Parts: sequence; structure tokens; C-alpha cells
Amino acid sequence: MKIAVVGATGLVGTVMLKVLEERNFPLTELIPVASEKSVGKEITFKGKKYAVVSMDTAISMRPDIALFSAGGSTSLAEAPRFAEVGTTVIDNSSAWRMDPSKKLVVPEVNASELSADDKIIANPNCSTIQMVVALKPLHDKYKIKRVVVSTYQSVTGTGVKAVEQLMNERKGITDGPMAYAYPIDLNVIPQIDVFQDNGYTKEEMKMILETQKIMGDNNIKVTATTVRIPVMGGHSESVNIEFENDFDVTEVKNLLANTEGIILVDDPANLKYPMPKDAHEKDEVFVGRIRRDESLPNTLNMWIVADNLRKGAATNAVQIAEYLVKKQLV
Ligand code: 2RA
Repeated sequence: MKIAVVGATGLVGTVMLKVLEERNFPLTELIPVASEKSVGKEITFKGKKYAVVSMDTAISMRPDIALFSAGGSTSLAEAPRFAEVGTTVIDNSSAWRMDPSKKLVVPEVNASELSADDKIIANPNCSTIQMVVALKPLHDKYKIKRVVVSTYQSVTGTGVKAVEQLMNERKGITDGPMAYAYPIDLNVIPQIDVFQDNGYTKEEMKMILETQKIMGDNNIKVTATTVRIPVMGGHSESVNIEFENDFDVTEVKNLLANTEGIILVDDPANLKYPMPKDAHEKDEVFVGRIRRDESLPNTLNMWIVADNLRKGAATNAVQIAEYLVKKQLV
């Protein structure tokens, strides 16, 4: 199994390599790929050094799977070239997510949609992934009518420049490069990505549209407010869910605790709830603060946290690859 990691020197690409290594992915050959300026640089994988190669070199090597995290325009241009030589691309950008001919996959939710014909598979947006992992078992049992989500998103979701901005501001450096329009340290920015004509941001629309596509149900109503906060370890979400059917809170907790990929941290008496500092570098989705919304019938509140570079990006992509290998779809 030849695996290419496209964008191998970036923030998500680096985590993809780490996750492949940690999970002992059954690869026989690793092909790290990056833009021309990084070609020749070395990366270390399982104690062995690999030289970064160009896109053309990687395509000529015909990898079985290419994990892409190189931005939307690179993906639009290069993913079809890999697909043409028979590679299955798993793409972390937003380029293909809403293309009706492409699958948008969170393995715990809809991996069964995948077939050997899917040559470009989209990895969803980070904040959407962690939410749908927790929504799926509840939708199956109680049928979701509407979701109201507010996010508290880590600067790592923006990239290296944002991490630098936060760290510089922490050190009192105020004239460094800015990833955001405003300072992020000691601040909260209620804007993630660009504004759309309807007043929502692109990130908010991703949460709405991607949730419906992954869950395979356009009747699920979603509204979102996405917010950037000065945190590194992961994204947090306050989620209010209205169901068609009533539920029992203990049953909800048990259901989530027994769902693959979820860790329930819900013990208010002992001040236990999920926090990004605990989710950092973990592959699971952490859920807590589960309680009935007493202002509406059949409605629940909960708090969902995950490392956005792991389950929100690299881990989800590697899990898709693992599924393809297990089901012999590559
Ligand atoms: C963010 N959704 O956190 C992005 C990353 N994919 O900004």
C-alpha cells in the first residue's frame, strides 16, 4: 500500500504523518509531497528519513491513496490528476465537499456509502466532524428536528500564521504578522472564514450544509454561530438539539458512552467536563454537560470537544483510508 501525503510539511500534513505512524497504518511506501519550495526537505517517519517530492513525481509513482491537505485550489487542480492514475484521494480541503458526485465522509457516520469507484473522497470541516459523531446515534434513536450550535474554535484551525499571531501577542509582540483582522489573545472573534450574502460566515454554512450531507437528511435544520478563541488544543461546541421524540437523559448518556469514537466526560459533581486542553492530541470526540433544555419539549443541551487537527482533520482522513483498506476498496 503506497500512501502519499500531499501537504506533508503543513500543520495538518504533519499530524497526518504522526497519526499514520501511531495507528501503524499498513503502508509499504510513504510518499511525502509538498509545494516546489519544500521539495528535497526531509521528514521523519517511523525513525526513517524521507525526502519530500513534487506533485509530478508523486503522480508518476501511482500511490494507492493520497491524503491531501494542501488547500482548495491545489486540490481542485491536482486531485483529479492523482485520480486519473488510479489513486484514491482523501481531501481535507473544502474543494469537493459539496460536489454532489463526491462523498463527504465521517467513518462513524457514513463510511458504508463508500465504494471502489470513489476516487476523490472529501474529508469534512473540523467543526462539523466532531458534531456529527455525537449527533448520529441520537438522530438514529430520537430523530433530530433542529440543531443550534455555537463554536469556540482553536487558532490551529486557521494554521501556522494564527498560532504565531497568538504566541506573539502573548509575548507582547504586537507588530508581527496577523492571521486575523483583530488581536486574538485576550479576545474572542465572532467570525470564522468570510461572510456570505446571508450574513452567515462560510464556516457557519459549512456546519449547516455538511451536517445535512453527512447525515443524509436535508430535513435536519441547523443554525450555527462560529467563533475563534485564543486556544490551541481543540474546538469546543455548545449544541442544542430538538428531537421529534422524547428521550431519557441517562439513556442519552449511555448511548453516547457506548458509541465508537466518543468519550463521555460528564460528572458535574466532580467538575468533570470536556476541555480542549484534555482533548489535545487525542483522536476521540469528548462529550459532556448533557442536560435537558427545560425551555422546550424534547430538547437537549450538550458540549462537544475534539482536537480539530486530529479527529477534525488528520485522524478522520486516516480512518477513511483504514476503512478503504479493510473493505478492499483500494
Ligand atoms: C477552522 N474550519 O477552524 C477551520 C479549519 N478547517 O477555521
